[in-house]
Amino acid sequence: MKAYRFAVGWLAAMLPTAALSNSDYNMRQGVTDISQQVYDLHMTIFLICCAIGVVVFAIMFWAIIHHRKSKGVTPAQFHESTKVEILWTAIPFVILIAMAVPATKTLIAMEDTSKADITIKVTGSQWKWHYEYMGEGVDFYSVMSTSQDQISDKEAKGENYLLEVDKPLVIPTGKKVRFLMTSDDVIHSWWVPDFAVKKDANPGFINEAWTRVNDEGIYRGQCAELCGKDHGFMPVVVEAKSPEDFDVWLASQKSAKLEAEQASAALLDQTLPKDELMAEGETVYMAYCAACHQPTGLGLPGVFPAMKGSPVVTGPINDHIDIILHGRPGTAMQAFAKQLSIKQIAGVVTFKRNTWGNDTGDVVQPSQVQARLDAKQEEGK
Ligand code: HEC
Ligand SMILES: [Cu+2]
Repeated sequence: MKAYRFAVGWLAAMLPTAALSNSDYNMRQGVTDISQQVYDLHMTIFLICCAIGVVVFAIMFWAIIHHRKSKGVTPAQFHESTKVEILWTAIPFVILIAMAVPATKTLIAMEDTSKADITIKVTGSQWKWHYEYMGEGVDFYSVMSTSQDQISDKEAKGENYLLEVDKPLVIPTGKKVRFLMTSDDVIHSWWVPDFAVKKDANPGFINEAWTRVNDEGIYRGQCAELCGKDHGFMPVVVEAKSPEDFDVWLASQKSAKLEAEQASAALLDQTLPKDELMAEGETVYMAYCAACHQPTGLGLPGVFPAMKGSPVVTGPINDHIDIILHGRPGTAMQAFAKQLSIKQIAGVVTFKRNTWGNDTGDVVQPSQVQARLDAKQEEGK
């Protein structure tokens, strides 16, 4: 009876999987009905596989032990048995159909983006996410906020190391949120495990996904498609708020945008002090430029040019402003005109012209940046 004991032991070893349902070893159940469905589907298929495993191995070991040569057993001869062949075709066929039915149901539910309450365009961009609330006039970039010091071990790593951003995506609970995914450069993938949403963001294409989050909270994910050097540094953070809080938040975003526009307009007649621009510029540089041009300003030879001693950085101011505003098409140097305010660009230009031994002494004002934007617009006319 050894074979039976072995089979029972094996089954017992498998049983704790039920207890593992909410552990680090299993898939997470998430916070949406779909993520729960995906989890249930995963457990169903897993248990079917286990049951098949138990049955097949039990028969196999029983046969090996009971029909072993030392017992003097003569092997059965049933070549080309139609009965057996029909059975071993029909049984797996039935099992596969039984698996395909719930899998297809879940997949169709995941793909159904119709009747959404709100639509958000998600754009991957080396190496940050851009969120646009369609029809609301609200959009912003979401950039990783983990400090360089934590990354290089000069500082203890925080609780949400590499999974924190300056501005999370905010969505309302209980509402169907549709996502339109695309990319500015290479293929990224927007992934929040708690929502069971993982969708490629492809340049030139729009993919769709959706979620309806039941509970308020902060949910974290990452880019899930190898997208270059800082692929591991473009986390996704989503904050689900009650619909009332969400409306308050959305209204505050709209008024903040208006204020920023007014503040930018007001800046045009002002002359900002150099130290204010330097401080602003350093913050901008570390958040938006250091990933490529490096905190040291030395770049990565052959890939990202150094800012220290660069002929552009120490050359004519207008050319320097232009490359930041409009990027250099066809290279990883992207256009920052839409991402950064004129004050931020004035700051980063001033900062780079007076750091790492660059000592041009130039102070660039927001009005100069605006003048370059206007010049570009004139050109386009
Ligand atoms: C994704 C990587 C990346 C980021 C982020 C980035 N750059 Fe660049 N940058 C490049 C590349 C690549 C080039 C070289 C382009 C070329 O081949 O002409 C470049 C070129 C430049 C140049 C011209 C330097 C020279 O000597 O030709 C300046 C100035 C510059 N970047 C400033 C910035 C500033 C300011 C920021 C942040 C606001 C920034 N870059 C962010 C990749 C990047
Ligand atoms: Cu990415």
